[in-house]
Amino acid sequence: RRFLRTSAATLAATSLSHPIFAQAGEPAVAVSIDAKHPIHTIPLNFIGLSYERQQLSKPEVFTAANKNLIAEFKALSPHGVLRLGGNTGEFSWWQAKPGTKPPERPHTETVAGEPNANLSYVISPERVRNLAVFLKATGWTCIYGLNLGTARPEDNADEAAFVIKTLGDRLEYLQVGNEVDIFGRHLRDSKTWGVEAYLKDWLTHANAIRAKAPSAKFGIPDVASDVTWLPKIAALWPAVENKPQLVSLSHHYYFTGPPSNPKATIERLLTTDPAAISKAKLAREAGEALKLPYRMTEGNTCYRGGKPGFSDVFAASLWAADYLLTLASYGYSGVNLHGGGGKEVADSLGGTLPGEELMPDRTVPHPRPFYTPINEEPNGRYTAEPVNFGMRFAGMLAGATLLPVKAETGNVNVSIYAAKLPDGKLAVAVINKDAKQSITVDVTSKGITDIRTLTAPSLEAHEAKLGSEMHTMMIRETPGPIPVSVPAASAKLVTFV
Ligand code: BDP
Repeated sequence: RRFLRTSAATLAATSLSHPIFAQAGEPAVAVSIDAKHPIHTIPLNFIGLSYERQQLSKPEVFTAANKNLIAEFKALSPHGVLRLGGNTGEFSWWQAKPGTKPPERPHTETVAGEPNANLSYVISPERVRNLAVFLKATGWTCIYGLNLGTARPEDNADEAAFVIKTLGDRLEYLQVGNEVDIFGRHLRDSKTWGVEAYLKDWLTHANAIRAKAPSAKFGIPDVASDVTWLPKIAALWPAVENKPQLVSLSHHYYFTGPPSNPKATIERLLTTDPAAISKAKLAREAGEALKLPYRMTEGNTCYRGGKPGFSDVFAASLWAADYLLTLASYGYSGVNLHGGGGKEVADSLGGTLPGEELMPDRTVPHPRPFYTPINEEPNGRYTAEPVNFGMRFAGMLAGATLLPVKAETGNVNVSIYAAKLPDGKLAVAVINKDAKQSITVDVTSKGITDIRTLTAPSLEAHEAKLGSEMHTMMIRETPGPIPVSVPAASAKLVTFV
């Protein structure tokens, strides 16, 4: 190969010490990229986290003083979106003034995976003020979730008005209700609950909020798993009179759960989940029908707190990179992976189901939910978990425009994405989820300007590293196939001239 290069010495050193180029005997695939038919520009605020309202109720989490958490948010994304909600949201209440008593709450049963019905989390104006300062310090915005399950419309209206005033342009929009498709399990009468009953309920709250805060914007329905609710809502929405301002659709997604589910294996996690794709198609259909963005606002590898050795290892990193870019290629406006720290979050998951006995006992102090992208250690420090590095990998394409890719990858378990970067360069992300086989991808170009790598010692490793393989510009006179080797269980983001 003949390259013109900016620095001969660096290039020689780089190509000798790193397997950038094809390795003997490795399957090679030609990647063809259709630059004429752009799919979708990934918004700059594509990357997001989802935290419980329980975390908002804690005085020490979202504050200006929590420098380590602020640093972790910024390291994950310069313009991320923090979504607040989760099942603890339905067990929280707005304390407008110190000393105000909680409103009487309708009786609910404690069911597995949901907070103990006796728990109650207090959200006060001070928490919201601190949240505003925290968001400003991170450069992030917020999707603010309110309680539909057990709150009174007038209290939501009070809280929403205060949130809108206090967060200002740091507020993306409000959500009212978390995982409303499963309200029939414990929060509503399962015999009468469904999309229409939900819409009626939601409108009561949204209209009470608008009456106090006319500028209120909303995202709905934030379903747990039944994404058919989105097209159903799209069909019902035109007939809604005097509509609240709807700015986004949303749903959740957990690859599997609970942790005892036999599907919770690394091997399964790294194969494409047909349910993720069919949900993405439904969300896109509804988004297109209503001409609204759609976002995956809460999800992760395994609900009910995640599974050790599955949710907190490098496999989850490759999963996150691939899942996020899959959703980007279906036109999603963003993805919020769920997490947060501390024993309380783990406790808020409630009782275990029969068959879950094998899982760690949640009555003993737990450092965290196992899937969290940012871990809160018992000593109060925050650290980035493997899943976080997969998010960062996908986040490198925020602002880029995805392009259709064709590649015959045979029996190698690999995902390939291509995108035009804002500076006009072409980037190709290769996520090699194969535990054993490395692969060479051939991209026709004049040269490479940058290679980022996502690696770890193994799929089971409790670590992940986002590195850089080469900084040297290599340019050839005419475009030709440039082979790039991507080892088993690793990912590369290659930028071409
Ligand atoms: C989701 C809930 C979230 C939980 C999570 C889990 O919205 O609050 O923490 O499940 O079970 O359904 O891990």
